[in-house]
Amino acid sequence: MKVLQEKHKLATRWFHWLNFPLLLAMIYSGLVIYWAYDPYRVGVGNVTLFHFFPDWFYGFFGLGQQLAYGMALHFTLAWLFAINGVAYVLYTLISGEWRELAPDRNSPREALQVAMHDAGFNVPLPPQGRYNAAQRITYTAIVLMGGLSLVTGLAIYKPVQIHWLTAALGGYQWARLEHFCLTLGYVAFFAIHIAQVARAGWANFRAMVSGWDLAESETSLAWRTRRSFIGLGVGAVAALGGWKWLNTPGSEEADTPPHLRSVLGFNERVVRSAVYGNAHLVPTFPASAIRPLKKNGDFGIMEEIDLTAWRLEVVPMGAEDKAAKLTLAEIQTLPKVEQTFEFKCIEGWSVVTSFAGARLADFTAKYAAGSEQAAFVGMKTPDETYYIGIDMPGALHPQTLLAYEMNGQPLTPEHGAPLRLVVPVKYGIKNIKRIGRIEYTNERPDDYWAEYGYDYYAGL
Ligand SMILES: Nc1nc2c(c(=O)[nH]1)N[C@H]1C(S)=C(S)[C@@H](COP(=O)(O)O)O[C@H]1N2
Ligand SMILES: [Mo]
Repeated sequence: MKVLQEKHKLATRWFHWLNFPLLLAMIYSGLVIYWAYDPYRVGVGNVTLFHFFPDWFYGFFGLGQQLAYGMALHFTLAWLFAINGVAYVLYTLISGEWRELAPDRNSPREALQVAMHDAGFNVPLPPQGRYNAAQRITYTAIVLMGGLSLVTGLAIYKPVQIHWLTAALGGYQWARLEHFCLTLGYVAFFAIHIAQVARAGWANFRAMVSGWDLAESETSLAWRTRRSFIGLGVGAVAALGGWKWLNTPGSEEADTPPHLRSVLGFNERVVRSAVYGNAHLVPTFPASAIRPLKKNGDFGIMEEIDLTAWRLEVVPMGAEDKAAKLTLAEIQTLPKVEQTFEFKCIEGWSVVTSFAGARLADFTAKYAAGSEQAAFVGMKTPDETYYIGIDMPGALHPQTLLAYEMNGQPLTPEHGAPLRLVVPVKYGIKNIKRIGRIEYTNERPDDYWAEYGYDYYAGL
């Protein structure tokens, strides 16, 4: 006689219908980041075999480069992914369902037997509970991998504020590689898993949705099945609605959808209240670690300027009329600080470079005393085509410099001569080259890349 039996407990169904789609959404948003720019390439030394992705790829799929959107999406979904993951693990622990999911002492041997049996060898199947050893191992491995993805992701997202974590993972570049390899692992798992589900057939799929299998009476199973599928459908519609809501466009075309933008703002508040401190220093490197820094971005520096005629306009807080015009020599009277650190561009590359100049904190104390009270510093190129805004804590960070030297040489025009900002607690976008004007203000200054949807804060 057939008996209606519970095939999958709640934890397993949760695993499939919530963790799994969220993981896919994370991979998708990661991919949106990856189809950003040139730096993602496969090559040996300086020889590039191909880029992620080649130009024809964008043309073929009609895709624009969507780095800003991809990042906003990734750092929004990461909350859902993390909260859901923690809830899932807590649930399996408290409900005791982990006992059926976690591998035990015999699992490795049993998994091998299952694999050999499936491959057609004449090996008897080991006795099994609800889940066989291979399932136990993969389910647990995926959960551990999810945790590792969060950890490596955080280490990449905030390598300065959580520098000990980044260091523990082997540094910024290693953390990036680890994060990427985990993703490859999911993709492989996903491919195998889908194939297995397809092979196992309808009854198995039905059990994965409803949790029940083998009917004593077909009607009771049919009822459970209908109810579960309706639940799944409602969930899918809700998820789709949530997705649409998150992506509601704003009025400005180039901007990131406002709801994603607010999450970036929320993330900034979390970081600034929970971990930000000007005592957190960016790791520094010996001179031997320096690698060539290529020129990246030339907005506001395309025209040649007469360096002898150049002056830095300084507007202290609330003193529009008291703007001073400084020569480079005057800035160079401030103590000179040199530091070698890993310069990080938001596109994903980083280079160890050395810069020397005056601390912006020292500069502010001398040439704009009192302006430390302002909320922001805004800077512009002389022609005002590139401009940035940074929060005061970032500006007063002891490693934030007005730099006039790079790698022991006077700054070259392409790297921002005569004076550029070096702010290691921010992505490269904030490190404005060829500063023409500095203004201390309580109103958030305009920011070139924020207008193209990038995170205004851009803190590391
Ligand atoms: N004036 C100006 N400053 C700028 C940019 C720019 O286009 N114009 N690009 C920014 C970006 S995105 C980066 S990564 C760094 C690159 O600095 P580099 O060109 O010295 O490597 O400069 C930043 N400062
Ligand atoms: Mo950049």
